[in-house]
Amino acid sequence: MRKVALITGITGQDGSYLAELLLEKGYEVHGIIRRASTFNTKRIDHLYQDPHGEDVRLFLHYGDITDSSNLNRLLEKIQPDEIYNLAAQSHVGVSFDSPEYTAEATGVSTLRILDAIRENGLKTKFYQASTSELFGGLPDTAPQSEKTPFYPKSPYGVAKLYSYWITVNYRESYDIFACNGILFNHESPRRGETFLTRKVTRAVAAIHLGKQDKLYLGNMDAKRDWGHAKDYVEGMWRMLQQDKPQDYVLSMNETHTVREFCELAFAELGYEIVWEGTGVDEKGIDKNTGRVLIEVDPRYFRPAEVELLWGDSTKARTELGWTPSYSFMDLVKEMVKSDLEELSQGDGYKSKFEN
Ligand code: NDP
Ligand code: GDR
Repeated sequence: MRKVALITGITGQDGSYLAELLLEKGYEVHGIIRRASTFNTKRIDHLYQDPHGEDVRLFLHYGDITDSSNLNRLLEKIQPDEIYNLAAQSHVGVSFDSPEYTAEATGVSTLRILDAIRENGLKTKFYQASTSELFGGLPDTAPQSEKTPFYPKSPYGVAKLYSYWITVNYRESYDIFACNGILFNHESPRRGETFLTRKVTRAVAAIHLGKQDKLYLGNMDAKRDWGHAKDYVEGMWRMLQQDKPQDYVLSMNETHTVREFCELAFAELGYEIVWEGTGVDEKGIDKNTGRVLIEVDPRYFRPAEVELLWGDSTKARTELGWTPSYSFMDLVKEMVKSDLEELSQGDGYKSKFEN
């Protein structure tokens, strides 16, 4: 019997890689997409199958994770073997601007799905996209593992904390096979353009092609444990193939500053960045020409910040046999190369309203 999976957030970075992986494994894949005034399926367009054709295995349904009746109907109809709950308002900075919506979409919606599983009496396995943003507020806790205490520092982190615990609670209360994947930052050429890594690699390409003057960033000192999204979706799938539901950290077990990411990305196209000044006056300068390529703009500072994320994924590596195939440097190289190709072809879409 073919397995059936439902992915919320299928149009996002992780959803697109996960859909690819599950289709390769022979699954029937269902995804929830939001109605938008412009197309939002760019990341999964290459997976499109004509619904009138034969052996169709990818199905998209309109819906929204803030709409319980919609979720209930979809679960009743699809009766999935596995649900991957990836949909969320996923931008930490934006969560300070829209805290209440973030609480709904990133927090309470997890309850909506778990309760739809319970109400429909399904034997569905459930994956919750938990995050390293649950950590970070307590000093001297790195590297962070499943045993590290939580201390979120943003409305996004607090909403994800609710999702984490409601997942544990439904597992314990109703015997639902529910897992939290506590994933550290993972990136790719499909990363949203307003997250740090993608913002940097797009700017490197655009500056190189003469399409952008300089790059404005916020906190240069933040440290993150960055891996490749393709590796991380493999880990999500492995969690749901275990005999017992458990929570796992996925991370590269190394950490790098924002400054270091910038240096490596610019170096890919031959720029050697030297730094001058500190705090809001910090500048990244091309050593050979003296041109200022990076400036700090305080509008990108967050009201509260997670300064250090550095994971310890020993449990996943040991129990799931999960090993990342991309190194941090592979990731930087792939992202710069991809953005250079994309921006070299015509204009490449670039919004003026970056954050
Ligand atoms: P993205 O922002 O790329 O994708 C988010 C997805 O959620 C999109 O498909 C988006 O749809 C959808 N979505 C947002 N709000 C709603 C809603 N109200 N109803 C239905 N769908 C909605 O995130 P990622 O792929 O990077 O991350 C996937 C999940 O993993 C998220 O929950 C994120 O918080 C979490 N996470 C991510 C990490 C990372 O480093 N990438 C690390 C740890 C956790 P649309 O395309 O229409 O906007
Ligand atoms: P993060 O990712 O907040 O870790 O959340 P992001 O790439 O947004 O920020 C990483 C770090 O870079 C600093 N920074 C900037 N960030 C952005 N976006 N734009 C800037 O201009 C900029 N300048 C400096 C940030 O302050 C931060 O310290 C991501 C999301 O995918 C979450 O959904 C996920 O849960 C976590 O990773 C793990």
